[in-house]
Amino acid sequence: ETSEWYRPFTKKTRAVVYGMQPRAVQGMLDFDFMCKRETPSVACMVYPFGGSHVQKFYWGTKETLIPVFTSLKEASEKFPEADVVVNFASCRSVFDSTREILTFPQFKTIAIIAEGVPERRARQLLHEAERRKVLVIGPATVGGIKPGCFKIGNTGGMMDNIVASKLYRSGSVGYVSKSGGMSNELNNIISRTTDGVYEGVAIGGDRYPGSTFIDHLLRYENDPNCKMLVLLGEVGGVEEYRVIEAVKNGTIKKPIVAWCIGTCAKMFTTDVQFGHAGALANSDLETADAKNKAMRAAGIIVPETFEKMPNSMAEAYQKLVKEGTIIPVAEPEIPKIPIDYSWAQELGLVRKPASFVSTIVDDRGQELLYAGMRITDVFKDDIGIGGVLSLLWFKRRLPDYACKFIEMVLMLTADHGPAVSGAMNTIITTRAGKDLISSVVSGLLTIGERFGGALDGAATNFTRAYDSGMTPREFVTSMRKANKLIPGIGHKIKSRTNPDMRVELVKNFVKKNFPHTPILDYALAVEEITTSKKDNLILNVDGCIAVSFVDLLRDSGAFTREEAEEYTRIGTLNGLFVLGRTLGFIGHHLDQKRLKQGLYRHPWDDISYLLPSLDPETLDPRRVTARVNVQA
Ligand code: Q5B
Repeated sequence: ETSEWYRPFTKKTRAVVYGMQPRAVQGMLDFDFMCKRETPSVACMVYPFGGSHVQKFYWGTKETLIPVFTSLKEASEKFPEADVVVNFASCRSVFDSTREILTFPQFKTIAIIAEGVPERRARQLLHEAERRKVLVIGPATVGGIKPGCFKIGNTGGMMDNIVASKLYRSGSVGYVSKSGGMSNELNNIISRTTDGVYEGVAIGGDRYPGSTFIDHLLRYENDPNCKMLVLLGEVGGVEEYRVIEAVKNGTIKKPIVAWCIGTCAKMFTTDVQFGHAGALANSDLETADAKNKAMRAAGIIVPETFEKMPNSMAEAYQKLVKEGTIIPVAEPEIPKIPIDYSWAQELGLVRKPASFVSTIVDDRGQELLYAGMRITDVFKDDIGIGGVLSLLWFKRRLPDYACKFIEMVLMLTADHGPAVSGAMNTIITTRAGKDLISSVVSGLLTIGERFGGALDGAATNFTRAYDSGMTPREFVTSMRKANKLIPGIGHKIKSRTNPDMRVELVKNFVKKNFPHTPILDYALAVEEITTSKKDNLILNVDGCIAVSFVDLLRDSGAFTREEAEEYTRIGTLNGLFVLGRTLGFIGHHLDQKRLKQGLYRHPWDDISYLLPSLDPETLDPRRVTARVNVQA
């Protein structure tokens, strides 16, 4: 098919899409692919904001790139073959953009999608387009469709709709209607009663459309590939009379099946404005009944009711087949339409194993859920940070005393001064000019089995010793024999004579609130032995929290024994220190920033420099090797 004045769309038509409309563009490309077009119908997009770039789209199951330019000039220079513009500009900017499009002689057809274009503006555009011999479809339209060739924007709806109406291959019927909804109805009826749509245009529901019924019907009349015409008009306006005139004076000779919607208007006692801006009869001549009558009188095939329109179409089509004007062709294979994964998933058509599983938080619904508890309930029940931690770490609510204990642990591990390993690292990192996260992470990285990270080890060792029936003394001896320090025992500055009040607080709380404390009791018995050897070998803050937590896991009734063991095994208890001490590290970082402390450099006199001697004999490995060889 060649491009002629009456045939603006062919299999080779290329369009510029004005506006950022990725869904519409994808719809056009999906249609192209279904129609087995060789090149995508969208040459490029024009979007004045954000700079020129490319956007990725699907071409069938593969992907392709469509350029986005910031100006029409660039688009026209890069794609001189593009002669259609689908203008998605809003009603505010559509006038200026369409006027600009009209200044480029290469663009022969413009579809204007925007609704609400002021009538005065629409008429100005119309006048300008006529002067320049440019076909304008719209405003206030979805556009049009040429099966097998080209689809304007969102015309035709979803792909399954397009397949159901066989719009992937050409038929013999050219139609013109007002809106997208009416067009969809026609696509459906025509596909069921004839060999299908040749081309369909929705001129838009405004009072002053850029092109009218007669413009398109005359195109179809002149196009030898279009054999039958369909017109679906509506109440309001007099455009149908121009068609009647063309039929009467023989300009249109091909059979037309037509109907004017809005015959029910007579049932109302007052004037009725239907959905479209132009759908209001301003005189008797503009009523649907009057127009249907006049069309019928002119020899146009007008059914008695809209419901009978399919019959009229089928009859007209069959007549054309019988007289040999239409020779039905074999149906091509129904094209497969690749659908987006997300859509297929929504329809329940596909499944795939998820790469990730999460069982603690769900943010997909209307409300954020912490282990199934709505965030509003978290606050309504005032569950506190202990309650939130129990939901996120253990997926359950814990008794109040347990939540209080968790909060106590976080509060008393929050900081222990600037001198400890982690705070020191944070401070030095901050003073090296680093940001909060780097500084805090540098502090956190010091937490381990010597500093702050002895909880898991303490829990495991004390519990195992207790469960195996060892006496505290046997446990201490066994650890010494194995040359191992007991995690949770010992402190750099705290001792029996300088007790750690944090440990006292924990002990008192646990003794008062926990149902049973066998592991804490066992650890205290071990402390008796270790402190008798050395004053600072106390049950330290890590150790005391750890053994108390084991008692909580085992005896609160909230966990099975297996769960209790698993939580100790997977590092939960060190998490308590990490979480608590993060409060302090952030504090140290902010403190140093506030104080504007400069880069720290450690003084030489605080470092013992013990380097190897300067003897070249011992420094150069080649000399050592040579000597060995000589000896050999
Ligand atoms: N000895 C904590 O050591 C420290 C022994 C032991 C048996 C032990 C040490 C240790 C285990 C790890 C642990 C958490 C390094 C501590 C914390 C948070 C903090 C920190 C803060 C905060 C202290 C002297 C003699 C030697 C050793 C023996 C030592 N520990 N025997 N079991 N556990 N503990 N870490 O004082 O015969 O002379 O050779 O590693 O629980 O990190 O505030 O600073 O909130 O920030 O340097 O509280 O105990 O003692 O290593 O010189 O040893 O005692 O075998 O015996 P020290 P060392 P010997 S809480």
